[in-house]
Amino acid sequence: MSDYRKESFLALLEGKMTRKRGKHLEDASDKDLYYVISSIVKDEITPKWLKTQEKYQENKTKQVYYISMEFLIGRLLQSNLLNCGMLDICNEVLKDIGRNPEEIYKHEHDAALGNGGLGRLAACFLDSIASLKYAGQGSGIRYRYGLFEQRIIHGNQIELPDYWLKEEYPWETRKADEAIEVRFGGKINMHKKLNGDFEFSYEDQDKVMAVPYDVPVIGYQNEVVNTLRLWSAEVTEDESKLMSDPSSQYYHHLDHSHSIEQISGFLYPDDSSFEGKELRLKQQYFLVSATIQGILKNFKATHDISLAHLSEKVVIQINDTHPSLAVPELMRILMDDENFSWDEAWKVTASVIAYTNHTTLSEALEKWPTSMIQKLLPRIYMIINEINERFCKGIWFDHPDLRDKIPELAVIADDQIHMARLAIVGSFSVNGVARLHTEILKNKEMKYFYKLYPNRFNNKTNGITHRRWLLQVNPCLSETITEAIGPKWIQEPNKLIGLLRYSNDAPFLEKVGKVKKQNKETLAKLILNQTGIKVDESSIFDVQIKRLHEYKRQLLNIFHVIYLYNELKENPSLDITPRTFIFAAKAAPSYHLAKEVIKLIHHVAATVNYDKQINSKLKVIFLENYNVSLAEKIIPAADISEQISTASKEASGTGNMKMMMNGALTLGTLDGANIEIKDLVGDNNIFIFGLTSDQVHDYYQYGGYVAKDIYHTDDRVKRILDQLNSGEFGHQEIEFKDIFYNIMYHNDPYFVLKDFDPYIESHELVERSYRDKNTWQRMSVTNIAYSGKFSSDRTIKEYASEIWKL
Ligand code: F58
Repeated sequence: MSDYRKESFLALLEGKMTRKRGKHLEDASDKDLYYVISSIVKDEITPKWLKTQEKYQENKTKQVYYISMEFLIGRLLQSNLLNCGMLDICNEVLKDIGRNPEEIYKHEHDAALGNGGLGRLAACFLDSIASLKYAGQGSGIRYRYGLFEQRIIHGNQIELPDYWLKEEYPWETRKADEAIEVRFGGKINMHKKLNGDFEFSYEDQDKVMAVPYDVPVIGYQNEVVNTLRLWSAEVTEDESKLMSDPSSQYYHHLDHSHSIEQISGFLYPDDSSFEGKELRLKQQYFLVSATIQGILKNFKATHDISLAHLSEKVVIQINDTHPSLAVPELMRILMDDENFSWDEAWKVTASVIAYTNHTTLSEALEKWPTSMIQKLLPRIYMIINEINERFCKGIWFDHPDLRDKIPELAVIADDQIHMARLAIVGSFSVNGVARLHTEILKNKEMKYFYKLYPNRFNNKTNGITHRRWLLQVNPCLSETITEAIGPKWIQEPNKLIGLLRYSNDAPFLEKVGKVKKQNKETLAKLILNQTGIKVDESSIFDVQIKRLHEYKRQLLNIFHVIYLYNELKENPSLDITPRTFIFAAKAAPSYHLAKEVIKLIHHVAATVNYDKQINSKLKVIFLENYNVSLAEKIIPAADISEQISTASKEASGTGNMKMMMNGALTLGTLDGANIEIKDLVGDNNIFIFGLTSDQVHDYYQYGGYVAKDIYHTDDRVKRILDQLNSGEFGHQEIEFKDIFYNIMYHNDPYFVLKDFDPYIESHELVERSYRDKNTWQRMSVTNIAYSGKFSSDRTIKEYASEIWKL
């Protein structure tokens, strides 16, 4: 923790401003202040960073490496100040000199090196690992372009490139001397050694330099600074020499260097479907090879024991299957460079790697064509082949009951490499991210693997860092909580449970209600600024913010809005509690139906928001360019948290946890972590509706659901679906035929119509409950009280003790 006082912080600010930016404080722009404050933080933490790393070396501490293609870290200045213990001083000093801290923090580009839940989870985990003083590193890619920026024009999503490195990124340090060579392609030579074993050598490979950029990960006021290492792809020195040699083929090398740099060029923007592009495969191998080589180098430099003992000092958690080439890559290095036999190498590999699954959606499962891997990574292909052969033989001989399941289990089948199967076979732990999700893995999606390896499967319900998602984003609520139960909850979020004692305490409930009101006012201002629409601050803020996907069912939400609109048109004096429906969502650029839903939301908004007849009662807001920073503004102001995925489809969800922690009530299906929220808060403090996961599963398996029947029997539904094509929303020429067809002729694959009626009923209950302010606030406080379980500190402690053995 830093021991700055206001005077010394101000002096530092003044000194640095003149030295770094050549300005007096009075003349400094917000951006100058952003850079100078970042540099103060960096100075503050650099000695601690070095010390933390030295200590890990000296004490030969076991390290966890969290490899992920995505780290959705968002802005760092405010959370770094918070974790350093400097946030309050900094805010006070800025206010003293007449500056608005928010305006300054805004100058940091929101680092969007991730798509959604999976990437944000990785960022929350790093915060918890450091805050709990575990020795851990994140390893990812320094994409030059992050997730696209979203603009909406006439309801259509337009994607703009996110060149986030345009200006200096103050948190990163380039470590050119720790660059690592990664090789692709080439020819493999096999030689038989005297003892009969084979030896492999490589020829004509394409070489790429992986240059690390380190970003500090600051523990919460505990002196620990861990590292997020982001790899950037660059040409090797040889290549750049050739480029400056006038006799060489300049354009050939230029072209080649461009294709190398493309490896860390951009983040793939798909959040739930697999795109089998060669460049993506290159990215995955690039990340994995650089990371594993780095790990082994560090191990050798730190320990004087053989690599056979790797698992005593290293554990590698792979975030979904994207880094699952870690399995053959570790095998390759151990065998080809370190002379391990297959069995020795396998023993090490399968005791070091642990795999987290984040989805059961079949379209998201990674399957690479064998030909692609064979061409790009010939040696890796040979190893995967051998893993597969040995694995299938093992089943044949040791598990005759599963012989007929070999086609469903084999790592290579139908000329494809099944990455989830590779990850399961090559790891010692496979975990799902919420209880239901893990049960689905064990009993359905991966049931034969579960039969083979019952002890390998385990559940680790997701979590979120309460430091960012409560302490930082909702300072007034945090203060109110601390006034009631003291500050211990900050270190031990489970202590939030102490709030239960206040769930009937009128003055406390009133305070919490007041904070929510303020947060809603702040959000209302942002909405007015961004959209020009004035919303009623006393209306129910009903929030659905997440990537746009059919299974997340933003469509069901907007159907409910249309239903309410229709009711009000019919009876304008209908006594309903005013509602503000808030959406924010990016659709994958090639996901047509998702983009149609965005368009529908916009056109419904355009109709509803300007209809004088019902105007005061309904508002529909779509905030563009959803990202971490926008989430930070919306979440503290939410009354209702919409978590309405088709049961079984949302592995966990983490937005549900963030909103619960900020006092919103969940309106949701029995899916993902909603179930665990419900189990904690009880049926009276949550609004649950809709099909269960088993029912959904049974419909898929045995049929029995006919969407058209609902269309023909439920007038409300018929009216809405017909309105999609009547030009009522949007101009005459705008129709939503594809949405209509998908429901009517593809039989509503996500059960929107089936869950419509119970969803409406649930909303009616929400409305009745909201009318009783006291009850609502009690429910809200009960949710906050139980939310401690969803701190990622709890999740990380479970990973650390049950998987990582740190
Ligand atoms: C999400 N997955 C799950 N994938 O959908 C969500 O339920 C869960 O809470 C979260 O992981 C954390 O466990 C997810 O975000 C991706 O974005 C992938 C990116 C790369 C391509 C495939 C999807």
